[in-house]
Amino acid sequence: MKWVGMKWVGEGSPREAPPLSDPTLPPDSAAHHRSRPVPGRLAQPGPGPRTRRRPPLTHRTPQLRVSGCLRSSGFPVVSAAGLQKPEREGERERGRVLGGPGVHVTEGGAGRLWCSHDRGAGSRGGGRAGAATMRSSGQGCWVLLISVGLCCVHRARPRNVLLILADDGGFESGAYNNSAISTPHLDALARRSLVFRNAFTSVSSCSPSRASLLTGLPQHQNGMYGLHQDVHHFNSFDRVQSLPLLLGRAGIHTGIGLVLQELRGAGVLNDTLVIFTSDNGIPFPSGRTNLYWPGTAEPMLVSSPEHPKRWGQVSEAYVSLLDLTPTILDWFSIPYPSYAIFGTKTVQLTGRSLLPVLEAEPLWTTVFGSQSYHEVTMSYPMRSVHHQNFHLVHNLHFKMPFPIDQDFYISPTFQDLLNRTTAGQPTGWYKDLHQYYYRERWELYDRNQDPHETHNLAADPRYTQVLELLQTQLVKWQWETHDPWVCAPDGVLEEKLAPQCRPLHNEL
Ligand SMILES: [Ca+2]
Repeated sequence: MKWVGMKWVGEGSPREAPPLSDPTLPPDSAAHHRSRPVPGRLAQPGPGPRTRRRPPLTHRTPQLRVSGCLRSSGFPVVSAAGLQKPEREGERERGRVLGGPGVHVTEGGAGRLWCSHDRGAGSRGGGRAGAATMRSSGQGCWVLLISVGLCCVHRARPRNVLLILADDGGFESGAYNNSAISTPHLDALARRSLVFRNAFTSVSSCSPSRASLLTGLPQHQNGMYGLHQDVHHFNSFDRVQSLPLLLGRAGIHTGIGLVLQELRGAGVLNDTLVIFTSDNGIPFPSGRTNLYWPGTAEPMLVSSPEHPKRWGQVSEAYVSLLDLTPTILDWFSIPYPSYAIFGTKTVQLTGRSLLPVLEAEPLWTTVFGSQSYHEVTMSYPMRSVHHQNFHLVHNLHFKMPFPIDQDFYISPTFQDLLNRTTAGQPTGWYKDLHQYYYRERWELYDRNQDPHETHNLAADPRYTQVLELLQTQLVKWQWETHDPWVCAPDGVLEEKLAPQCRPLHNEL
């Protein structure tokens, strides 16, 4: 059987990422204490910083096979470093994709740091070969390692960043209270990290997510609208100034870096900012390629040796993968340049450095999402905003059936849903295929009341105020990030005279 997506092959049962109200979370978690909002009213910002010790873990040894986006991730993730040189000269060309001439990039490889059964998944090989080996080994870990070893020439001691990106990873770790899987290394990292419970990718697709992470710009602004590889062939715009380009310009070298144990052995761990997260949600229904919570919620650990104050604590701040570029620039004290990708429209980062959060809990309650494609056939633009417990999704092509990608189609989960549906049998799913394919233009959910996002409140007059507030926030962000879709689907962006939306009178 060919597996696509993730499958447990050991003990335990498959488990999707826990919602905030997951009963496995300890009763002192903020989700249990968050005041229930009056319908139509926004809740007050969550509680401040708190320290929570995670319960002891029951370590069993299930094995997890990963495929899916790994082989089709296409978009390079940074490998960097002044520490080792990239293995493949051919990757230099792909640096241009990020807008960084001469920047060395690779898809990364499986890291031995996190994998007790990672034989054959060499971290030095990187790229597709590494991915294929990991897939075929059957012992694969679920982490795709991206390392960014960075050395700053402006300081007495070098500063480094290690960025570890799981491919299609979810919350399968002890740090997020999953006791069915053994992740001792991640748990150890969590003990010296701030653990984010409300971290999101801005786009639920592999190459676009990586491009967004490494530019700090949403997909509609950096140009990586869909997958990079094969016939999909999406690329970021030539003039995008990516993180590797900015780091290289500052004299910071990028290349294949070292994993944690090696950093410790080299005596540079205490000079290294370590970030662990995932590129997109788990490859299950409502997951990858969707802007629903399972498609965008990500684990995120940020460990700074210079910010031990909140090690082991949990942050409720709403943060985004769009925050990682400003975080890494902040770590190296590099300002973001003033420039335009097109015309005179100056690029502004809408993400924020996470370093201050390592000192004190902020009242950050809003993150945005933007998706246009996955595969080239999957034009289904969506924009979204999380604001506190409310989540708004704008489906621009809501008259179309939601598109399905090839990997997801052949997954046992989706095949089972198809077979049971066509046979008229119950699926046990909380949705049906018709609901999944055909979506309302606006979807508004209260995740406090409805963690599975099944009860659309957009047409409920009690939530009109909330709907309008989130719509206003969303369109403001779209203008700020120069979204070409900002006027769709009932208007057209007309920029010949002055940028404005012109009505189409298309009955929407
Ligand atoms: Ca992925």
